[in-house]
Amino acid sequence: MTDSSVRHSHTLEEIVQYIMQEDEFLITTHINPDGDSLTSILVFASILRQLNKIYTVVLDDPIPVKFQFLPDIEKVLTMEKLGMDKVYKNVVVLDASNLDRIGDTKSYIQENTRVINIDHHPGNTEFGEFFYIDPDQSSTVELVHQLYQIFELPLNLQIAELIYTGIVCDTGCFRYSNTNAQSLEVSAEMVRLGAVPSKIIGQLQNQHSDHTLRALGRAFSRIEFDFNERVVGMSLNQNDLRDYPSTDTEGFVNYLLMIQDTQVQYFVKEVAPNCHRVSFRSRCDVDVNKIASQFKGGGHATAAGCFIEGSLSNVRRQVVEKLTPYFESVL
Ligand SMILES: [Mn+2]
Repeated sequence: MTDSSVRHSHTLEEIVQYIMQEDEFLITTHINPDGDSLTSILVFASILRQLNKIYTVVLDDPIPVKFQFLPDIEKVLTMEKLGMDKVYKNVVVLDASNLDRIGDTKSYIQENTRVINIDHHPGNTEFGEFFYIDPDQSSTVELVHQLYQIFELPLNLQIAELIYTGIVCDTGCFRYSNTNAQSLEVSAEMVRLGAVPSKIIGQLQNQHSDHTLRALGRAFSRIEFDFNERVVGMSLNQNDLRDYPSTDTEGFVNYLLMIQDTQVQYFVKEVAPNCHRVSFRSRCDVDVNKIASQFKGGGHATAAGCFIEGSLSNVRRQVVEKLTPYFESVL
């Protein structure tokens, strides 16, 4: 693995040195948390626990039900529980490409706070006194695993399960293009330590409510193509979500990848009246991170997301317009 795309203010060894000499830390990650972000903060917390440091883990969003099986997840505090008036000298931000992504937990960062930003998003804005960004890592939890190695701390079964879970989530069970030899090697090491793939993947994938499947069916019934079927999208509106309130739409966009010959896939969810969350996937040279960035969102070249205001048809029009330069030749 080359490290040519790594951008950093300090090496991981230097960040480890700094952590060693400090006493107290706040750990957080991005809003709308996913498996990688949650396992990253939990594994990082376990490092600080082994070092006998004082630490707090806080999130500006509830933990999705599907991740409530993660060990120690109950120790992640809401901002309400932590209180708003706290100021921290050290804030560790994991798996977030910019400070807006951590929501209101940003308020714990004050003038004298040192931010440690560890991430794998290529669009990371290099915020913080300490930043280490490696887009070649499949997941941020792989970077936290590297910290474990530098600290020379022992891994136990619980940590192995967390690391395996994080990698599985960000690689889509080793299906996405970010799956590489290193992510498989680290996963194999976690399995050797006792993580059971069928158990973990079963917990992640086979625990959906019937509402989720019914809503997925409705979204499927609205599949729409553009650009000679190179681009495919589907959507759910507020009515659908009222009909099926316990729907978890995470990963819905990935089903569109099953359609042959499509190059860009997107899923639109009306999260509030006239406010839509759009998730993109790409398996061609369209960098969907760049598309999402035009709407102040972000992510990776092959997977990104953003919010777009307007009616559903208007949102679709805006998406198609941004994609037009890439697909003009097939019109
Ligand atoms: Mn990630």
